[in-house]
Amino acid sequence: MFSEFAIDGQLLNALPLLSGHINDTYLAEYRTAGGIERFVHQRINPHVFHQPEAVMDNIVRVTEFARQQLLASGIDPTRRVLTVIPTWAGGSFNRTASGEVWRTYRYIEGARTYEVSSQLGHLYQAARAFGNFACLLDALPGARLHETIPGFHDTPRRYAALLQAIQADIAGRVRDCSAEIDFLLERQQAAAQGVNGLRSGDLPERITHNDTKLNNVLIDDQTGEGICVLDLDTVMPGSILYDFGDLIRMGAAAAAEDEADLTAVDMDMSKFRVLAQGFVETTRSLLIPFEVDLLPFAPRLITCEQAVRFLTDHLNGDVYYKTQRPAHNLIRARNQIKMVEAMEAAEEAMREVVSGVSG
Ligand code: GN1
Ligand code: MG
Repeated sequence: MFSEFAIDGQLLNALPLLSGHINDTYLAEYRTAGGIERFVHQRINPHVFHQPEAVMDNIVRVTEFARQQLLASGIDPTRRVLTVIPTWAGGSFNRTASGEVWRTYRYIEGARTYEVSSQLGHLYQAARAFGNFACLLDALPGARLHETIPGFHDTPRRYAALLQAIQADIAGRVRDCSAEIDFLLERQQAAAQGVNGLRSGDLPERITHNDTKLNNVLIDDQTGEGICVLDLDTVMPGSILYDFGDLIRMGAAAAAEDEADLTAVDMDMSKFRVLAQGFVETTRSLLIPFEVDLLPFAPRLITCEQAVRFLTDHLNGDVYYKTQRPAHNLIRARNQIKMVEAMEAAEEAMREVVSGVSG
């Protein structure tokens, strides 16, 4: 299968990389004329991405554009943007006889991602990388990007899916989740504000990354700089609030997304400060006042939506997210609910920070 990709070398080994809830990823070593080279082979999850060609079409456009922009500014793009390795036939992905869809990227050496980091410098760098990415894509020419997952941040639709899961109760889990369900339903109206803003035109539609987690930015081992934004599967039209909200959801959390000890789950305002600073500094010329106004609200919007998604998957019997332990999705949902509470309590403090850095 891997031999379909245009790599002039001999495959030595391929090890699974375990991060990510959706795709299957392998880091492969090849012996080439130039020495040992590494590549990332990834199987795109067909249950999540129904149109892999649309995903790859977006990714090729975005990475090619980024590469040109970097070159035009005299910057070497090799380690700053993902390189899609084509198939020998010239395609951006390979569909196997059994219908699996694989793609390949060049592995970027000398940099790594962090799942959770207490180093404020990493967070600041990640925020800048996502902010710069949004600015870069603001100039992307051509047709609107594909919606790789239709309604991805359509929060009312996420709520509708939750209500459907409650109704069906296919795994018999609803009776143990009434507190979580009540909590989320109370916030149904507030959480519709992003979609409503886009529909009314009050919020501009932009190209957004839609998975702005710390672990989707490569941090250079030597310089500590956030050099490359990863995981471009959900790059598509959306609101910048989604990207800022998701950045804070995990980046400003005191604990991991699936920490079961809820006493450890909280907002860390020192993390929030550097994230807001990095993001606002890099997007200042892009954002309109209404977007800046909603930045302190965005984290709870997106975290509430994430809780809805985890709880829905728990009620549906764990069919979407990969799980590693029993009730993993419920643990994640509870964790996110605790984060929503923390964000509600911290909203004024967040507003002060945002007005400080955007002033
Ligand atoms: C999924 O696979 P990963 O970890 O990059 C999900 C995101 C969620 C995230 C929660 C396509 O991303 O939307 O926010 O899990 N991606 C998709 O950690 O659903
Ligand atoms: Mg992702």
